[in-house]
Amino acid sequence: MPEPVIITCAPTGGIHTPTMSPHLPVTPEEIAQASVEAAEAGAAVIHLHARDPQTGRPDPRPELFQQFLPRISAACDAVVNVSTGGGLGMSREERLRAAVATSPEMASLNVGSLNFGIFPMLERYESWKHDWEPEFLEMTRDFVFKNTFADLEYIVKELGGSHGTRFEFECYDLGHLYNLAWLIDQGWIEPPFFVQMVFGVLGGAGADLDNLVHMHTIAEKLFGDDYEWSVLAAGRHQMPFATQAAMLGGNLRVGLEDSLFIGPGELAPSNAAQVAKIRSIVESLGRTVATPAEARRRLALKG
Ligand code: KMH
Ligand code: ZN
Repeated sequence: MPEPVIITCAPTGGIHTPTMSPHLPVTPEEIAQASVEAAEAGAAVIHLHARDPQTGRPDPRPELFQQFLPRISAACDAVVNVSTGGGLGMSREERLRAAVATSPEMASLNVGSLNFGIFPMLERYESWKHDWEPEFLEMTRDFVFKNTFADLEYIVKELGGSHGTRFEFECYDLGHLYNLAWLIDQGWIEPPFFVQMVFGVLGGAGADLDNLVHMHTIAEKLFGDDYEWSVLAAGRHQMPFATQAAMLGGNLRVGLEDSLFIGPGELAPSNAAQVAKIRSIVESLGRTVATPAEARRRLALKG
């Protein structure tokens, strides 16, 4: 019998822009409220980015994170996961600022570089033009999401060391699993490893069930009993892939960072609505949902 499903919710991210959905949380108040509601709906982990409250653009300032992290922790016991992915064009130091300043239980770590193709999504929406300058589209075509071996070493040593932060290892393709195995071989990280497999980002593995099955097969070979696996898929693939993960015994992530929708053509009214939807699917499959305490135990978080 598989263990309870650890649901992660990523309420805002750094990719979707405010005019794409009125439900995207942007201000610290909105991000805190969305996170607490998602936790109440069943999310054990909340994956967080901050945004400039005026423009809605991704913003690395720790003082913004410090406006919502304490509110979330005061209102619920969900695991707080601070992104080190940040937003387009941020330097490695900017991407790490918030996690270094707040020493979270968990931080994301993107386990390899890739062309991160945001532009097809921008071309579909048009409304991004209200949120960014026209040059933004061209910038996204030329964007490499840089996560070199030097970056990986720096992040695991910086955050995993004295901060005691553990990681959501985001793997967008097969090679990223081998990058994670390399990190393990260096002796820089300890199990259990929380592997977040990402599908449907242009530049990474496509949202094809064969890719999920193969990545899972290889992850089993590389990490055996030393890991927990989770799945997220971008856009319309979000719910189907989260469902597949639950069917195959894995964990899953939802949230407006990964998709603004809750069904075909239907904007999600909130992050909590997405969590509630996947929770009901999970339970209808005969699985249960992990509490934050269970997630902390299974992922060996500092609590
Ligand atoms: N938006 C996800 C596909 C991060 O924050 O570290 C990637 C992500 C990166 O979650
Ligand atoms: Zn993120």
